This record gives sequence, structure tokens and C-alpha cells, in this order.
Amino acid sequence: MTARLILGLCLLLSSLACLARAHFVLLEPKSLGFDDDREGEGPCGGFDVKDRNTGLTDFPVSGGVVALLTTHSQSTYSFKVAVVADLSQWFDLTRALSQKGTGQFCEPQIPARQQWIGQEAVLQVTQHGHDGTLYQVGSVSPPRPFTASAPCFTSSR
Ligand SMILES: [Cu+2]
Repeated sequence: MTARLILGLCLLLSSLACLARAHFVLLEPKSLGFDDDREGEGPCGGFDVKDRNTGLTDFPVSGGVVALLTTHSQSTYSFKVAVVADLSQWFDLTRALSQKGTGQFCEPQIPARQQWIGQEAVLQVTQHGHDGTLYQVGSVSPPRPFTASAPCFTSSR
């Protein structure tokens, strides 16, 4: 089963054992991968930052969609980007954002950053919540002026 399906079932069933394990998963840009047991390992929750198996997600220069699914009722998120040519430096894209409620959470316009224009990059979402610090990363193409934004939907508050 995919991580998205597992999380969807967890939310539907509201099973405590299930919720305790599921954490959160990045939906957009597409996550490099989701592993319950290793999500607390930076920078990519147990996945190789250079892995491109899930492909690149286009990102508009004006700001792109970052969407995730969470089973944690209260979390604070950080959004960062690093260019693949220099993975030693991660830049904040926004200030930390607090969010309440479980389900899908979408930020419609996370701004692109000057250093990233023209370069392939990875976008990292860090969740700080009752399970500690958890990591998800997606591969993103250089921001383009005319890329259409992905659909954005928030079910949590
Ligand atoms: Cu959790």
C-alpha cells in the first residue's frame, strides 16, 4: 500500500495504534519516500536526497503548492530548500507555520528562492510535533515563470 493510502485509512478508522505510527507524508511536491520508522532521520526521513525515482515536481517562480497529509493534531512546519549542487546549505522559504487538525494541509504559495532559480533542488518539510522532528523531502525542478499551480486543498483547520 502507498503511504497516502495507509494514512487515509488511519484517518478514516481513527485507530490510535495506527495514528501513533503514521506521522505525516508529503503529497506535493511528491515525496522521495515515506518510512514510518525512519521519518525522524534528517534530512530526508531515511531516503537518499539524490534519489530521483519519484521524478521532479515543477515549481512556479511566483510560489508553489506544498501539500501534506498529517495524523498529528497539532504541529509546526518548516519549509526549506537546498540546491542539489550544494546540499550542505538549506534555506528557509517561509517562517515556521503552526497548524491544528488532522488530514490534508495545503499551502498554496510557498515562495521560490532566488538561490534556487535555474537549479534543480530538493524541498524539505520538517514537522515538529508530539513525535519530535520528522522529515519529508521532494525533488523540485528550477522554478518556471509559467508553470500552473497544483490543486490545493486543506481539510484540517
Ligand atoms: Cu506520529
